[in-house]
Amino acid sequence: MKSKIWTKENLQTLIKENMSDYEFVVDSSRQPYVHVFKKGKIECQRGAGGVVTALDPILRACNGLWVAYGNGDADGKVTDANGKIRVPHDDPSYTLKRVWLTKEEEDGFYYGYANQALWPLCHLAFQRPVFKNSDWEYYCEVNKKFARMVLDEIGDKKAFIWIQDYHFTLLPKYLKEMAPSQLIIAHFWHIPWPNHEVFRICPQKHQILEGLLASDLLGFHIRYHCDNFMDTVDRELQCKINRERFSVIKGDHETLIRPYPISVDFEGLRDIATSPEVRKAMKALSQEYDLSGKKLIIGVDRIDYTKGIPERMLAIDRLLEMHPALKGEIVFMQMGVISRIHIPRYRELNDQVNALVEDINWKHSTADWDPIILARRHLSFHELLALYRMCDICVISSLHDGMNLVAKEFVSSRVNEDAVLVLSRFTGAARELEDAVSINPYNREEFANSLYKALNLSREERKKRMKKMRAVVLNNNIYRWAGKILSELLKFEFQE
Ligand code: ADQ
Repeated sequence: MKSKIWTKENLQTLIKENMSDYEFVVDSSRQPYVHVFKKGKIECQRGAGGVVTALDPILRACNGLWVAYGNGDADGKVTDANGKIRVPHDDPSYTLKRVWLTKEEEDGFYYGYANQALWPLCHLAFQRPVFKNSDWEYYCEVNKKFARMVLDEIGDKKAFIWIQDYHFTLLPKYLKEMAPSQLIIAHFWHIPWPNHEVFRICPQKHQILEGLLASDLLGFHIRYHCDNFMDTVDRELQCKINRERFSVIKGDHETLIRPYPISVDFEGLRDIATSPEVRKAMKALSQEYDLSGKKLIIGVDRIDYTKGIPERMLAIDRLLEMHPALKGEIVFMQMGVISRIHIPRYRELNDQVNALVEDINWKHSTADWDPIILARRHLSFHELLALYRMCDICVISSLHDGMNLVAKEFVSSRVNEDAVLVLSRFTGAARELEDAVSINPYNREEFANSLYKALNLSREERKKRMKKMRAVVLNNNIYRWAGKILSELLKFEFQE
């Protein structure tokens, strides 16, 4: 039987019918909207990154409260005395509460423990994690601070709390300790969960597992990550694993562990992709970067070592070595938002990417053509969809990725179905998008051959593959992801 397609309206109904007597709170490190000074004026930007892309439509649907840390230089200028503001500014639909962190807290919590210990620990990208005691202390402090902020906001009301990601492994535990009977907590882990062999090196492993297990529901993108988590808990903690219910029982508390593959607003993206604004952006980008008449291959990522950006460039280099006739015929455009630049490894990566572009362009360029265009730009939403619509191939070559939303955004935007997705096997998205051209980014020859194959697929084959992938994303859309999590959450009862 075909399952029903979840829509924003279904989700709104679910929330209105079942949650209106309760508070609904989302916690994440990143904010959905950031206020920054630009040429002396305050500008509001939509935050980049997968978590924001996924959750903004949900919060809009349910008029909830989003608690995140205020990192924009103008954030404090637009909020009230409690750090709150209604967002988005053109259609205020929910409240954003900004938590202020000191520089030391930001360094230790965000750049330190979250992004130099947990991020590399959970991604198998051969980057050694750095565990510093001082970072861990700030990480604990900031998790506590968020717990206090959430409880200040909800007062003595009962609330559903939905925590996002690896920045807040301890938040479920602190919240439950401070308000044991008032809260039902879901935690969604957006990145991979590694196997026990990898996770066991973490000096704070027990605190992290115990923190997460204070949640009532713990979600991962794919079943494999759930299995890794259950296995890790089984080997590290005294607790009962219930394989039938797929849960962990520690003391008298049970945590359900479930896979929920995150997605995008397929219909929303599809509709905006055909808007006059996107058509205008297509024209402007084509002129700005001189793209007409060439086969366009794109990459769209935060500049992060897990995304396999150097590997992608080296595959383009190899492709041109093997097929010099492609010179002048193709162009690879990498759109990269600068990310976590205060971390030395990210600065190194930026230098490495710059050097590769220099070298590869020098090696293959002709009088009027360079193979690679690197644009370190944050694209507007319309520009992003314009690029997805203009390209012939979108390449995702992550060394490891929880899901990868670029893959699903691209597929949703390709209304004419005539384009190819080249996708790393090591993304969560590869489990669903089986009609992509699959690659192992570590295998340069295979990667280059796959690009060649993608460039030469027949129109019929391209359309057949894209059609199938579009059907998958239409069905497994963002509202389904949220609807499934919230439906499970609603089965829990508040303690009396
Ligand atoms: P991320 O690692 O941030 O997310 P991803 O899922 O690819 O990765 O999302 C990136 C988002 O940022 C996309 O929505 C994309 O459009 C946007 N973006 C990237 N580059 C951009 C640019 N130059 N300009 C504008 N926008 C840009 C984490 C996990 C992923 C998981 C998500 C959601 O690492 O595996 O898919 O969370 O769970």
